[in-house]
Amino acid sequence: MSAAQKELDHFMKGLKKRNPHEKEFHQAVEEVVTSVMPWYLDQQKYHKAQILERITEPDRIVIFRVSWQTDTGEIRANRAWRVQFNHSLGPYKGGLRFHPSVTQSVLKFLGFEQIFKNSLTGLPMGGAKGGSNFNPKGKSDDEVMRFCQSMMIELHRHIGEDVDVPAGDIGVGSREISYLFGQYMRLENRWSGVLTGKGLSFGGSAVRTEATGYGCVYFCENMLHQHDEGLEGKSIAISGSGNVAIYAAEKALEKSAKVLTLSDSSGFVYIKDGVTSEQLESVKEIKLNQRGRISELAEKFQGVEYHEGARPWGVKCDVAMPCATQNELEEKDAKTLIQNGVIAVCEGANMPTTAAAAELYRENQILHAPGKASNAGGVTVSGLEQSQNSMRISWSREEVDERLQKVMKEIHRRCVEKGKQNGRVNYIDGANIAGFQKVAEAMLAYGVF
Ligand code: NDP
Ligand code: 2IT
Repeated sequence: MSAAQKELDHFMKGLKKRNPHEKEFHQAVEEVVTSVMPWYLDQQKYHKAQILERITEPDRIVIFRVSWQTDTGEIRANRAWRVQFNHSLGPYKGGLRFHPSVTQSVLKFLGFEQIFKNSLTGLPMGGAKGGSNFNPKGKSDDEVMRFCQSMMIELHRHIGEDVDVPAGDIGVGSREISYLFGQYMRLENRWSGVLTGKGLSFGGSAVRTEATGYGCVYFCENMLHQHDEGLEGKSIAISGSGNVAIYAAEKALEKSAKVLTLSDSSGFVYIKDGVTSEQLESVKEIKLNQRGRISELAEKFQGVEYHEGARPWGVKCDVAMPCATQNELEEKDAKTLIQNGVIAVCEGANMPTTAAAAELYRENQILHAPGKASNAGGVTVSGLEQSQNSMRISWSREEVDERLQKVMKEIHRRCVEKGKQNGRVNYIDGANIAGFQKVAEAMLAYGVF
């Protein structure tokens, strides 16, 4: 057994003991520590400063109750969290997720990933994540408003434009951000850029809505170019039909790729000839405005097949873009994708690939972009929204999009620089090492804290 493997096993044993039953958190840490361990062991000063032990311990976690009333007057109590993981590089930054599957483990994995993602963007942002086990599905706008207002009554004490700046994630879009932001203003009696993803009429940035999906396609294009390939004519299987999936599909279409699938938690749609712009506009209406089901697309358009209860990974494609949720692409799915000739997997979601599936990609030399690199476009434009708010100006769509493209290109360059191995690029190692080194350096400079 190599020294790095021995040290990794020892470290993970301790981490699991300190954080029992948090399997998503263990998974996210193990991936990062596996990449950085050989470098870490070479750099005694980091080892001596116990950077790994410190960086895997959140600065703090705020846990609180959110009580609210349904439209019929019944009282409900949910649990909410804000995991402020590490602010070495800037104010805490990261989304809020509303989904019944939210647990402390899920938010710790997301907050941990966010540290390195934000580091990769080159913008001054620390890592955080928050959210609640509240399920917005089937709730009225008024119910969601009351929930958001109640949540902010506690959350407002812990955030601030120079302290911690939340944004959206699963189940938190412009409606929720607006309710949260309005309540923050009421409580603090001042306007500040304390949340990102705001409406364009009250301090939001152009392109923030589209940024994660667009950024993912920009990253994918960079990755394909690096390996003498392009996006034009490529077939893409996308999962999800929310914010990230829809705008990834939109940009892919613009780049003349063929988007074969979209999905939600009930099933997937298969469009043999590739989704059209008209169909995509319909998906926006169904999923974003009416909060309906992706199956409705098949009812509206001929040539769209709906597959209930299945994921899209059985469809033959050149590129897979998982854009729904964690661990949605398992070992058996990876096997099928590889058998069907997939050349690249570019993650729009956070940790959508299980460790076993990722191992298969590595063995089969499939290009595999980890979410912390390829989905960093969202937080990048959030960072640009913060800059615009601080300067009290708004940049044009073109200006923001150009900056986004530059940042995605730079993230890709960093992955290549740190991840080049025998003529190929290991994007997982590249992203982890590049993201980690900057934070480790800052922590070392601050001394013992
Ligand atoms: P949305 O809530 O807009 O959409 C989520 C989509 O994923 C929906 O289609 C939803 O289906 C599906 N989904 C959610 N949970 C599950 C599940 N447990 N099983 C199957 N399908 C599921 O979220 P986003 O598009 O914003 O986020 C998608 C992913 O991208 C997440 O991993 C998020 O962390 C990540 N991400 C988001 C960023 C952003 O800026 N929004 C930035 C970077 C990453 P249904 O409608 O049935 O619930
Ligand atoms: O996972 C993510 O990067 C996000 N949900 C976006 C975070 C942000 O602060 O814009």
